[in-house]
Amino acid sequence: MSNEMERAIERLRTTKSLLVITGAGISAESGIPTFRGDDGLWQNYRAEELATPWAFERDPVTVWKWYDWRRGIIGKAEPNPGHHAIKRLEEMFPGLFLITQNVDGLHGRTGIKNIIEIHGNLWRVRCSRDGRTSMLMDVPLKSIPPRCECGELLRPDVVWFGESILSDVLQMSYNAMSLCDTLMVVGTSGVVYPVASFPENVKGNGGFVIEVNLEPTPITNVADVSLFGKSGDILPAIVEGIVRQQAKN
Ligand code: BJW
Repeated sequence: MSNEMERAIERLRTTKSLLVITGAGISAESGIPTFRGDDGLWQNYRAEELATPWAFERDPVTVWKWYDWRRGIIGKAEPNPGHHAIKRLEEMFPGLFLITQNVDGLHGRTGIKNIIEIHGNLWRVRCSRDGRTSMLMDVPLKSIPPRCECGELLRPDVVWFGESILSDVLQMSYNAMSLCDTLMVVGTSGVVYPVASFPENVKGNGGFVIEVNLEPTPITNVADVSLFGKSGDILPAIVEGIVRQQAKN
């Protein structure tokens, strides 16, 4: 076991309140393209060009088709060992909170309870006019994009660049952040706000930050421990490390 891994497990041994934040990297091993990786390209568009309200206004059909493409991949995907390890951590740390930036719904399929999908969920749709949400599967797909009963376009119920996160979702996230003594940040490039500011805030409150990523990110400068590798390998190893330590005591 590496020194960094030992330090992470030692910290978790005394952690009272654990917050986990995840990004696209945790779902990469389920076969879901990340945003800023080369596999995020779709028909020569970068994901960041499509995940905006302006793109939807200009060309709703293309944006909808991109989400259909992603739903096609996600619909066949399964939670991977990284997702399942976080569910096991929830059993070990009963107050655990998970904030995911992912809209794929894979964490929910592990049965995790305390989860905030801060950027929404692509299996839900929302009326562009009145904001009412429903499950995509309950909507008649007569056109692309489908329309609400009121006649307005339906859009994915996700948060695009330049849009505000719902205030109650943001409030819950800030509460979880201010209560935690350890933050584990997994598989995010750490460039999209507000989540990008969480590691620094936790450090400012005297907390400890553990990062899990394939490579260094802006969070690495703030993190107390950085574990480089696949989250599907590292997170189960953390769980096993905690179990071994508990068996010793
Ligand atoms: C692995 C791995 C493996 C791979 N194991 N690791 C303050 C300062 C500056 C700017 C702003 C600011 N506040 C707000 C902004 C504007 C903007 C923003 O942050 N811009 C930045 C780009 C600078 N933020 C917003 O607009 C947010 N709204 C907001 O704050 O409202 C108030 C406000 C508005 C405007 C101005 C000021 C205030 C909303 C952000 C919404 C982001 N939406 C998206 C799309 C969601 C819907 C969808 O999925 O279609 O969310 S964009 C996209 O980025 C998506 C992701 O959730 C998000 C983060 O990406 P993530 O998860 O980090 O993915 P990647 O691909 O970037 O990284 C993957 C990582 O995994 C990499 O590091 C790999 O190495 C790693 N990895 N395989 C471990 N196996």
